[in-house]
Parts: sequence; structure tokens; C-alpha cells
Amino acid sequence: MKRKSHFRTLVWTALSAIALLSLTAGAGAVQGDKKIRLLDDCDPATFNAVLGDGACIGNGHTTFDEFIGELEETEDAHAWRNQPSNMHLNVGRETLIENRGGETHTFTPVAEFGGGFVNELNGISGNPVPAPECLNFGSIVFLPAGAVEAGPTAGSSDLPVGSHKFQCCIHPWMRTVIDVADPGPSTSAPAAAKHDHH
Ligand SMILES: [Cu+2]
Repeated sequence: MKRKSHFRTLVWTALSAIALLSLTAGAGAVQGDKKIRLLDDCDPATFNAVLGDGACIGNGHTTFDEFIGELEETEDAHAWRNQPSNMHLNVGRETLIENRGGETHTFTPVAEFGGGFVNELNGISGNPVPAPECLNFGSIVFLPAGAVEAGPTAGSSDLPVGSHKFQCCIHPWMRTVIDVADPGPSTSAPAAAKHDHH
């Protein structure tokens, strides 16, 4: 009898551990990573005719002439954009950068928004002065079409509390501002909540 109950205890402990593990996993999944999508709409035939084979893949519909025309008219090619352009993250939140477009993009941290390293696009998009970070080729991370990469985690040294600017160093109007919320006095908040029960 004693042995049997011991066995039951073991089984129960194991089940509890599994339940606890899945609970923990569930809590993580609820938070998830925050996705930032880099979008464009390049038409492969016309883009590759100008920029070379492989510059644009996929099934975008904006011709190269339409792309340049829109830039000249509005200093923006709207289908080339980061989604979202603004986000607020709590400390600990992870990010995921997805290039959903047909061209290569970058998601480069900059102190201030500026131009990229393509002079022609800087000029017609109204960003004549390159952001220095975009001229530092050694540290620019290129995301080819279809690339999915882990981005910085909120609260880490790559993305500390505060406001941070990211831009594409090819298409400098593709921008995202990430604000990492200051956790502030929240570490003492549970203690304060406990006092309420006394
Ligand atoms: Cu880009």
C-alpha cells in the first residue's frame, strides 16, 4: 500500500511538473514576439531590368518607373514601408523582423533619421544627408527578400528603455520608431498591492 501511494505521488508530481511547464510555455506564447514587417511592391521585370537580375523577386506590381514617379511626386513610395511605423514595447518583449517584400532591405538603428547609401533615392525622397550609420557598411545587416530574423529585445543593450529609430539604408523613408516603456516603480508594485490585503 505504501509503495502504491508513493507511486501515485510520483505520477502526480510528474503531471504537475508537465502542467506547470505548459503553463509557463503558454504564458510566453501569449506575449510572443512583436513582428515588424518590411514591405515593398517591386515588379521583378522592370526592377531587374534597371537594377540587375535578382534585385527584385516575387510578385509585386509597381513598375520601376511608377516607383520613381511616386517618389518624385511625394518623396514617398507608399508600398515600401515598415509595418508598424511606431510601436511600444515592454521590457522583455522580443521582436522579429520579416522582409515580406521582393527587394533587400535593412532595419538599421540610427540616432536620427537621414538618407541611406543610395544617393539617387536619398535625393528624390528628400533625405539628402545620409544617416552616418547607413554609411558604416561593416555593421549594416541586410535582409534579403523573405528573410526572417530575430530583432532586438526590448530592455536589452540593443534596445534599452527609451525611444529608438530604425530605418532602411536603401529606402530611407522606410522607418520605425520603437518606444521601450520604463518599467519604473513596477518592481515595488506587487509589494504595494500586498499591503492592500492587510
Ligand atoms: Cu528598403
